[in-house]
Amino acid sequence: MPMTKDPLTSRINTLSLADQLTQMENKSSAFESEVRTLPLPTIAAFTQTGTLAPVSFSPNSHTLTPDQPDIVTQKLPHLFATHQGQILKADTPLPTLTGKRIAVLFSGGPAAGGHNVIAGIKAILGPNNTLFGVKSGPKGLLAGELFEITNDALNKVKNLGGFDFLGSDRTKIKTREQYEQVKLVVKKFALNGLIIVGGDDSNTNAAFLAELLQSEGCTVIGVPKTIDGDLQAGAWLPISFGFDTATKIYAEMVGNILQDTPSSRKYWHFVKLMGRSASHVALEVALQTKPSFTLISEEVAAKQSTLGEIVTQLGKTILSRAAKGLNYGVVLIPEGVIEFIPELKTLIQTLNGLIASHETDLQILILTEKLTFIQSQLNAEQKALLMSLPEAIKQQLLLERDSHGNLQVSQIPTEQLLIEMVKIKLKELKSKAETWGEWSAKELDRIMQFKFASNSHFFGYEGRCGAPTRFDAAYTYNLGLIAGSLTLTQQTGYMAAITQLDHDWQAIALPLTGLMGVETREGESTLVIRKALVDIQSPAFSYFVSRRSQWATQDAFCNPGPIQLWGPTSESLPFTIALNHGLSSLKFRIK
Ligand code: FBP
Repeated sequence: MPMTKDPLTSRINTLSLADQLTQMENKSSAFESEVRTLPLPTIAAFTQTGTLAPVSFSPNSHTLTPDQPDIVTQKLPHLFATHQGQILKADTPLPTLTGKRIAVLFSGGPAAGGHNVIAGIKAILGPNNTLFGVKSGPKGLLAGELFEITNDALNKVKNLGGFDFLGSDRTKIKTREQYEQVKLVVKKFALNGLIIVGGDDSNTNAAFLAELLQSEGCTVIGVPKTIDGDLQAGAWLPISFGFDTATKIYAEMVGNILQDTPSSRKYWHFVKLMGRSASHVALEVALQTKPSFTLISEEVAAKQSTLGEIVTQLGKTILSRAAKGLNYGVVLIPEGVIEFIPELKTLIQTLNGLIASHETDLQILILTEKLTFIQSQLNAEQKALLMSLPEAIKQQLLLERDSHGNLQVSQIPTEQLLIEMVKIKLKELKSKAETWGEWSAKELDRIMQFKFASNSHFFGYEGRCGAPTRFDAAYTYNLGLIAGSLTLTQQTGYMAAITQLDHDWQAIALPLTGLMGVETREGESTLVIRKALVDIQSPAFSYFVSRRSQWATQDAFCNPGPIQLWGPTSESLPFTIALNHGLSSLKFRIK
């Protein structure tokens, strides 16, 4: 066999090309192999001794207060009394600790960087403590599916996307039997600590488990994960991990579509973007790409815009562009918008209550029977609204909620609903164009000639498991170091967090009780970790408002391109975070 040069690495290679390709199987593409070698910088607190070492945590003189302290006192008495809302900061290095048995699980939707959280925990626990992985999230915890994590296995997934090392699920641990089951598993594996990597609902689980497991001598720590970006607490928790990677992936895809529109000059693309409730993802992608039209659910709710009003506004934007000869454009739609449109929100809340209270009766019915039954329970107005919706939407609204009582908005084709409604609205707006705009004869002619051609997209799953950006890779590794340190020092009911993202990252711990509020779930008031929605007074939203009419009327779009992992542009924060925290640049700096 002749010696050849590997085309990608310039290394001398004696393998045939076919063998080189076979070698790439099982997470060993040229990219995956290279990305594993990227360094993981650490927060200064963890290297005070010159080598990596866990640290103690002490109060930092700031507190977090829940929305309704009386309910938190009632539901989480021990935790609330112990925390007193106190935020903790990283302090001095710890002496060597041995023999601790810690487990980690992923919960909810995947987000880039999860594997680095585990790498951080494993690194800080060192060789004298044991780290267990829980397979398949909370469901696996209940089933006692734990295995010991080795450095070799972990090295294989370092800096790679996905949650596949453990798997995940959305089970809410809430019944007495489930709690007893968790206690049994904790006893069986003699666990001293449990780390839950999850979003708002999963961290709610973490708070309740922390309360429960205090008596078992097992601590529980949460790690803030969700691409939705709705797990935030001001400067203390600027963002959850996974948001940066997901939005950069979507921004690349939207940027490419935007580039296509003035090239082919005939399509309107309606792009739904993930984000179950909040519109952080849509806002971030809009700021990165500058499309013609972006819906922000929180603005829809604040203005109480009806579906009809939204469709009219969209229709006018489309025809105003057509008047200028721009027969194309891109519309961004946040996945959760359907729950923010007033009339649909009320309908969905009624449906949630009905579905929860008639769960067993509904289980045995087929869809058409379900629909008849549900209709019979609605008032005339809500019945008419439900019946006016396209079949696909109607069916999805009646589907089972997830185990936290959430409507599965990712399954609802809102982008198609809007396309269908806009198609009809355009006819009406064309027929009375002179009543809603001032047009020259040429512009009017263009409006009349305009033919609406659309494409729909849903970008969600494409962005959740990509390889983490440099930000998410470093952020998650350090969150792992913090979570591991907290469990080693027997802290419980805290969320690992990092503040000062633009300079000199600081490791802190937030009391989960201080992050809680009350929401209606399955028709009942429920104590949960608060969701941070887009603040329509925020600098990021205000900036968007100041630019959007330009983006609507001109081709002002830009294409951010693929995620950069090497070079000067690889160290950038999300635009929304930089704007909202008053930073002077997009660059993050760890130390
Ligand atoms: P988490 O809040 O659990 O991180 O999930 C976020 C998310 O990606 C949402 O954006 C989306 O609505 C949902 O997961 C879809 O979940 P599923 O994987 O169950 O389809």
